Amino acid sequence: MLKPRPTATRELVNLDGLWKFATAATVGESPWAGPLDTPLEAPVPASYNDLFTDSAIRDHVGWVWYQRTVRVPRGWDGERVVLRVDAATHEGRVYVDDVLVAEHVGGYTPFEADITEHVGAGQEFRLTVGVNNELTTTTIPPGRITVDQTGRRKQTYLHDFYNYAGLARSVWLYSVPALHVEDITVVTGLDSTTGTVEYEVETSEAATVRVRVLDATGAEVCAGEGASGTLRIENVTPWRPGAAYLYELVAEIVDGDAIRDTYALPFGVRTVEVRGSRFLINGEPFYFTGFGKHEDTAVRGKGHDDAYLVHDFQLMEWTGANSFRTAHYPYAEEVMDFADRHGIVVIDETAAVGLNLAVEAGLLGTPPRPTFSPETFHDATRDAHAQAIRELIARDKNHPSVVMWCIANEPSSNEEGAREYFEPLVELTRKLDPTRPVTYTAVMFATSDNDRIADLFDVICINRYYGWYIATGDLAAAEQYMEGDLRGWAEKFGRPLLMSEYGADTLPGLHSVWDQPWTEEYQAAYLAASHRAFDRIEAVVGEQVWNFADFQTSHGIHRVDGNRKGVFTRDRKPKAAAYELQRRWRGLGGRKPSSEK
Ligand code: GCB
Repeated sequence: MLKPRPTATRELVNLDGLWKFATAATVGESPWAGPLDTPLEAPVPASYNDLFTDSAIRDHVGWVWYQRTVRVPRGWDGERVVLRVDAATHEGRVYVDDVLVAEHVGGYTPFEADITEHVGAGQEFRLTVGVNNELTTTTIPPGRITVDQTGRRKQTYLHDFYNYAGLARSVWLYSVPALHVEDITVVTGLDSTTGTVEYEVETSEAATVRVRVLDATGAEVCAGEGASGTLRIENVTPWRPGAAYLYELVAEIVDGDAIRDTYALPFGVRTVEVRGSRFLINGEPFYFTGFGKHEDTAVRGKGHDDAYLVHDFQLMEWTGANSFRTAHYPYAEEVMDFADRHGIVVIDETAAVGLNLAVEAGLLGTPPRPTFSPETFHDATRDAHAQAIRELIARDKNHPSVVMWCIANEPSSNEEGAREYFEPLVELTRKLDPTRPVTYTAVMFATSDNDRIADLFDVICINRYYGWYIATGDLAAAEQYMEGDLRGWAEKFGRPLLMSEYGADTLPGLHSVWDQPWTEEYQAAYLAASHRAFDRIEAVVGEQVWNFADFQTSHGIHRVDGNRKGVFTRDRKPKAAAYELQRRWRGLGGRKPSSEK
């Protein structure tokens, strides 16, 4: 799925700004059928939850409505007019005046509607977008809705971040010619100093296609004819972690001398491969340093913000991070583009977080229910999960920064039914993209002995909290447990292990000379102990600390104003651990640290 970009044949109008806003509780049955009767306005992009002082809005379960008027540029006569919503969390419905033009389920991937038949160039229309935040056993991520004694509907969920909702990313109107480029797929290879570019251009109907590759200065380096083929770039500059280089593939539909449509896709030439227990980028072993992140800031919730984007990348670079995981959902496309341009490596994750009823039972002290069963997560859950994988890959397949797909976070991979659930999903992922390794993250309860799915994957990502949830305050024991645990996986599976989560909640300003959980010194010492264990295991190919910054979670006695495992505070101030990471990571250049024993 192509990101809308302005070209010689396409125009793009951004619809961000203040929209009218109301929850379903305060408006009539068909709020799209006329002007939305509300005193409230909400910014797009932003989650709506933290904007208003009224807790009924923050805790609302169900539909909310956004509305604005839009004028179609008068020069768009004869063009197709497309409306694109970058994300409606978790379900969206789009109305142009009285007409429903699009419906979409899945809160972190874009959807579009061709609205040409409903609008006219130069004319104004009423655009209403409904957004539903409900999570059920057939949504990704899953959740449950209950009704309490007072008759109020309540949303519960199995993931450790706040269920922010709304239009957290941009909304666009764009024009394309009737005959246009629908999609492009680029797969690159490296053959000594030559780059190979396999491309495939999909068009709206049969057409003559021409492609050109431009380097970063705009000079043409190779060209081809036809909707698919392989191009060669001599003396190629590869895309490298920390040294990004982007080319542009310009795809044109030609008709005699006329160019009917043109689209320019940025791409990088790089390879990714798992060999034995190594992870190779461009044929060289790569060691991941970085974080599991979240899209989370005060007031905006999950609203995309370019200032935080730039600042977060600055802070990652400052600590020596070369990578991050899009925990626990696909991030805004602006983030992926930025990672491409700045050479940061990304593990790209679906929103399949919380497929694990053992964790819930552990937290609530209730008897465990089976995770995979007709009453809990089943075929319909997996269908939604498959769709989430399809949409992630369709959106992100051309990003050089994306080196691996992570199809689930901490599923109950040690339970009966896990293999039957995951095998077809791994197969689907490989079919959609045979070029990138596939992974999942293994929860604490899944050990190298009882995990039922690890062998299906190329890389095993491991989430562990020794020294926090287990061996709390005892870092000597934590280090030993960590080492033993990792050794078990390394010996049994012989493939790369990536530490995708390890971390300790920390209150900035709390200090101690002893190993005292919650202090800044403890977080730093916890990381150092974990690192000593990683360095003793050859198969560990990287470490991503949980989390980059403190973030908001649902209410609960396990969290104090959210999850405080950030190496930075929610407003991005460094805790002492940031300096510990800097000391270790800076200057590594993607190589495994030598053992500190
Ligand atoms: C995990 C989850 C993550 C949580 C984290 C924690 O294992 O993957 O979403 O936030 O632990 O801090 O407990």
